[in-house]
Amino acid sequence: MSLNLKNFIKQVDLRNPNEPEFLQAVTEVIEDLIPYVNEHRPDLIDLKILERMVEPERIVSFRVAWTDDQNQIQVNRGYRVQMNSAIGPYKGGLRFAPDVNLSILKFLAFEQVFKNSLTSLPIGGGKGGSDFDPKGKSDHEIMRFCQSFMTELQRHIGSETDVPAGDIGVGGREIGFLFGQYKRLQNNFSGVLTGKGTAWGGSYIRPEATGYGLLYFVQCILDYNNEKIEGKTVCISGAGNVAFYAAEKAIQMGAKVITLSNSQGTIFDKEGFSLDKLNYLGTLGRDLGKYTKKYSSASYHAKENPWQFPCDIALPCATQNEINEADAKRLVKNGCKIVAEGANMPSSAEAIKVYLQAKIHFGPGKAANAGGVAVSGLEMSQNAIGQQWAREKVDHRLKLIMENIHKTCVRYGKEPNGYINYLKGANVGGFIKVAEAMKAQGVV
Ligand code: NDP
Ligand code: 2IT
Repeated sequence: MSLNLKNFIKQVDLRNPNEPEFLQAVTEVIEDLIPYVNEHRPDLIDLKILERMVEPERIVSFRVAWTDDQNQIQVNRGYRVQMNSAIGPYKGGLRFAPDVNLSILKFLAFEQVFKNSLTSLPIGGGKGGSDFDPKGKSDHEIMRFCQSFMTELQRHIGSETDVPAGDIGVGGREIGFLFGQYKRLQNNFSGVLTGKGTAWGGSYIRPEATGYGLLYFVQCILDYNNEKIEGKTVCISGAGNVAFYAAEKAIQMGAKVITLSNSQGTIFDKEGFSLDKLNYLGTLGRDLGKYTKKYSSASYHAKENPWQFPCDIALPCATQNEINEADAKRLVKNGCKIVAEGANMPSSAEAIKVYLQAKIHFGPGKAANAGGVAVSGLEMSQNAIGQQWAREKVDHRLKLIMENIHKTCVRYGKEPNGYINYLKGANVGGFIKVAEAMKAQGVV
């Protein structure tokens, strides 16, 4: 007996109607895994390992009621998708954004399972969040929302059960409010969240980890091809946590970073950002256009994304499906040789086909942005043994983890002509450990 790709995807579609992002993420993985399982691991077919992997172990959905600064009651919806705990406690971020729904959280939780496995740390996969929009809210509103959200979530998480962290709209401030409420309700100070402040159980380098790790991964791709990063032109999208630290590391490594962006538009500096310019940009909030008043080498492009600007390396660091087929074609036509994803699933399925056909180097998010969750895993280890490691130690371990992920991608993704299909490598490399663990743990 062998698995049939079309039937499998059809079943997933039927069982999860109206969940396009989840179906997209599953398809992206299953297209590599079904041929692999049929050829190399037929033992996993009757065990229904793949059928089980696309079914979340548990989903909780809950009401989050809170009071705004005008004393009006607001109602949002909170979620936690506990996708797979075969190799460790559920682990993954919380996203607060108005478009959050189950399709998006299930896609993120599904990706997280493979990503976390690739880090080689013992962490399962999960994701959560709310359709709460943090934009324009006061600190007190954010705090009241976080407290209400955690009042329900606390029943479902724990340092050895499920350990959330940040994602879009959730950074150090929100993790602080969430942690304070968890501790108050549980009377327990433990590593139940990662991304904490370094004064209260957080790890050094966690804020930087996703962006830095992305650049360490890009460095591995370049090393593998005997190329150097110095002088390479880089386009980055986003202007949040991942984008900012990706830009910082790229500049430090000698690259020329020419764009950053947000949901309103793109800032393009033809001379490239220096660290000073980047820090200035960081003070402008969401008003990136203001930068042009200080630096005449820059132009602001309202409602446009960065992919029109010629670059050697593209680093999408904003959100899912931010590069469509036309963007991908434009990048390739303009000479882009590497696309490495800081965001989760920023490239549409059609865009990925363009990269693979053009044989450019494509580092998918589950490999290239795994540095964030990897340092979260290191934060869990530090919490468990009551230690705080030095910056240099965490940074060194992050680098080793990214190098290891690159090796795994090469091992499982190398094609006969020498081209590295990183997507296939990450899918298969992430899958094997989870599948072995599920096989060993019986039918659960
Ligand atoms: P932040 O909230 O810090 O920043 C998000 C950035 O992306 C903002 O500049 C935001 O612009 C922009 N953005 C968000 N949605 C859109 C959209 N629909 N269109 C255009 N721009 C948008 O989030 P992070 O930097 O933490 O996350 C960015 C990506 O990285 C996400 O895909 C996340 O899942 C992924 N990721 C994050 C990790 C982490 O450790 N934080 C780890 C691994 C992956 P605006 O302010 O205008 O909305
Ligand atoms: O997508 C991701 O990997 C994250 N948002 C980070 C998850 C984590 O647990 O640190």
